[in-house]
Amino acid sequence: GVRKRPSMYIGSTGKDGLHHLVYEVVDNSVDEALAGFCKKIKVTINKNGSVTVEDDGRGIPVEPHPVLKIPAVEVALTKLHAGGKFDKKTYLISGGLHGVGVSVVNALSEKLVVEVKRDGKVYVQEYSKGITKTKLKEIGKAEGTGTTITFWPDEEIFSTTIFDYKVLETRFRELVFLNPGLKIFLIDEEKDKKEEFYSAGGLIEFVKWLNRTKEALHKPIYFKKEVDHSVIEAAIQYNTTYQENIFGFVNTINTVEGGTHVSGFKTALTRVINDYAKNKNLLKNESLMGDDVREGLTVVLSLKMQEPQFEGQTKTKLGNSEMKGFVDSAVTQALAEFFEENPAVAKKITSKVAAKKKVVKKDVEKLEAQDTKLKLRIKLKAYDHKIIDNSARQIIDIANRYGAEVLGPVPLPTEILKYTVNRSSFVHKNAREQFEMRVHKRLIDILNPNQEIIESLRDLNLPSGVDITIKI
Ligand code: 0RA
Repeated sequence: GVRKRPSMYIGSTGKDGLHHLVYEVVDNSVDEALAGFCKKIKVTINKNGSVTVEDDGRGIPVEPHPVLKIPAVEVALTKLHAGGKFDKKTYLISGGLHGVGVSVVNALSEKLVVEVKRDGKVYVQEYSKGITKTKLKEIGKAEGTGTTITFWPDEEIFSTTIFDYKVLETRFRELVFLNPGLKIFLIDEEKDKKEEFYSAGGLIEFVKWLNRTKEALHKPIYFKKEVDHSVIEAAIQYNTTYQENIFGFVNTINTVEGGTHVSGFKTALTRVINDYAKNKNLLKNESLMGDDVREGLTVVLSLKMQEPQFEGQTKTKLGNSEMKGFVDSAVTQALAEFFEENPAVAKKITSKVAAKKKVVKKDVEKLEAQDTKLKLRIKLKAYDHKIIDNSARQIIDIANRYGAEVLGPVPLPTEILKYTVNRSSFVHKNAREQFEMRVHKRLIDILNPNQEIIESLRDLNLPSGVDITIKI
């Protein structure tokens, strides 16, 4: 089944799907770590094209399965949705995008070798395309316990079988921030590179890391709330730019497309800031819109919940409707409390987001005075490779919708995207203005949540055009 429709299990058979194999194996070790039995995970990109994931957990059980009469480890590797720990309902925290387990990785690998250290012994077993090739063999004495899985992705299935250090690096950095205390080593034997990923501070360090090239307005605001069987955790830190950066995670999966948890967060933020500003007479009769209060905002929002429903094109949008209200009330409560207790920070944030309105107006006036070609040089730097393509296309879509001619060249997929919009190609002056405003203001929404526009709106003052750098 898995080999017939691989995309159903791992999303795609391209680069993303290939890397998904690694995440799937690593997730099992992360679960073992979260259960408190595993201290470190080592991932190696080997010279022979395989990847090895090694952990020092309890080791996958080897005793015969009561019904199937084959070793439990063999069941785990050859049966889809094998029970126990691999059953999503009884065990979930880290969970891959599709949460399908190692049997899928096995099925999509030309070769897979598992080594288990348990009860003082070392066991190995080999498979090919998900089929058992050798019996589980005891090959020696072991010190300690653990599981090591080495797999060679099947070239018949994947359009590329070359692992990208950067892609794995991004995911592992994210994983250690989301699971403080977890240690992941990444080694690339081919490129002779290695790195250790570890965070003691979790989300607070994550948000600081995201703001590392910016000037922060305050120390990160952090809170964690538990309701029913869900846990919501957030770290918030404004910087002096006008960019919005909301990273949502559900059971450690990056919800690139957002969803109910992110909506709930936004609603709460808008409400709390407006209420605070009005109470303290920082605002007269106007209110701040959602877009206003998110300028310069960096957030990591992590939700741990049972049975998440993922929707959207890349299945990275949370659909569970109850989460909107849940996150909204948790954030409203936590943030309102924080503002009351930290008036200096609250005032800094409120003043910053309220001041922004005037700046935008001035920039529009300056734009109107210009009458040359508006050159947009947009540099997309990958935080997450898979959304670059999509983002580039959406930017061009907007240009087209406003009647702007995109003069290109627009090489896709790319990290750098350059295009020129011919001002005279706009039918109405109004349309041109709207377009210019939108490209700058609404890029934020389009690329949300994984964007970081480095240059601010003030760059519109450049007489020859605009230069925007976006980091995704
Ligand atoms: C099922 C039960 C136990 C451990 C594991 C699975 C396990 C699976 C993986 C996959 C990668 N690393 C892993 N480490 C452990 C617990 C068995 C016991 O009670 O000792």
